[in-house]
Amino acid sequence: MTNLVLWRSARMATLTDNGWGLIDHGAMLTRGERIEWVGPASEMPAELRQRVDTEHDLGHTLVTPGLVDCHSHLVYAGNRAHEFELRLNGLSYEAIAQAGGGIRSTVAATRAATEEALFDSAEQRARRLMAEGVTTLEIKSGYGLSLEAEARCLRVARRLGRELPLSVQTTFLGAHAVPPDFDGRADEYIDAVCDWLPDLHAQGLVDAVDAFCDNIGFSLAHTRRVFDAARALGLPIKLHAEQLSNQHGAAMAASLGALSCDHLEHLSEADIPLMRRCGTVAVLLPGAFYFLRETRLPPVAALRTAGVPMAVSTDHNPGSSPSLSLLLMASMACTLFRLTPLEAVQGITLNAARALGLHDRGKLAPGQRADFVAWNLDHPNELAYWFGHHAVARTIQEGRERP
Ligand code: DI6
Ligand code: FE
Repeated sequence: MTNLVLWRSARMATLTDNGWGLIDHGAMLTRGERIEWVGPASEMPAELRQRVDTEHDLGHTLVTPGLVDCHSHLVYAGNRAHEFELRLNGLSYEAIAQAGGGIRSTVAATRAATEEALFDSAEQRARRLMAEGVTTLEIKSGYGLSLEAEARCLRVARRLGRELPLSVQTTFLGAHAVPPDFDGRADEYIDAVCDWLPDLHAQGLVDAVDAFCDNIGFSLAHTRRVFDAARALGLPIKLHAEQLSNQHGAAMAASLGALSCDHLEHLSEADIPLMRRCGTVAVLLPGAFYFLRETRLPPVAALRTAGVPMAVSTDHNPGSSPSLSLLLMASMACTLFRLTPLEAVQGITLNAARALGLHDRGKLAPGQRADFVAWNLDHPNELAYWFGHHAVARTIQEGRERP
């Protein structure tokens, strides 16, 4: 039988009770990659205590679930610092995109890069996220925009999950932008995206399907076709919805059972009850809001009142959110979007896992994956309080301490 491992001397924030779920003088037992027991050390069942094979002293740290970054575009080549300069000289993000820059400039760089180079740069970025306690990471394609280049990017994401102590979920975002080779033929491009999907899925490269539904992205009708293709294969869907304009993409995605709708600055309150009924998670991305200097806030108070679960993510990408700090996003979710620290922390753990359709992580409870972080902090509200630095002491991934 697999070894029983004891992790003792920590304050636990289990996030199991709709609150922090704090346990002072807590202890946890793990067996293999799962949590077997968690609670106050004084209440550990004697028969389990006797069977412990290995013990780790957590040194009075604070333990939380491993962090989950549920929305990233990690695999790409080059950067867009030049466009940042153009924006500061007066051009808008939309104008740059319409002039062939924006996503298309990253597509050109990504198509020209080798798989090895894409892996190397994505690995460095993944390690930055991991250093802050991220144990699960979603990675989208969307900078290849041809069957071959999308497959290459998704293979890179899969390889990151195999070679790093990190759980990776892949998302096919072929409907991110119309590539230059389909200029003015968005409809035909969507046909192509729908054709590629079964092939990519057969290669085991796709865990979910996403689209960018917006005035500079794809229409509601285009998005619907992509979703129908995904659903025909039994793949979960999610959507970049209502980021720069209101297309009512969130309502359409929710009605089809989407896992999440992401961005949502222009979400209309009338569409919120449907998200709640369909169990769709609202993924808030304060990095893109900040970096694009948006002024319209997502309807956080209405989402909260309706009981829509809210997640928070980096949206790491070279155009609108070149950040590699999920904790900074938690801080910004509080300062910019007015989430409470508890909501922000639930947003990078529990609700982020839910946004990925994963119910085996995001909280500390028996049967959950043994993914957790020990922090040099006293209280979990500090995760959203400090910004620009972090206090990770140790990260345990599937029961094993990361080197
Ligand atoms: N919304 C975003 O913020 C990113 N993609 C999307 O659909 C931006 C992607 C980029 O500018 O490269
Ligand atoms: Fe995004």
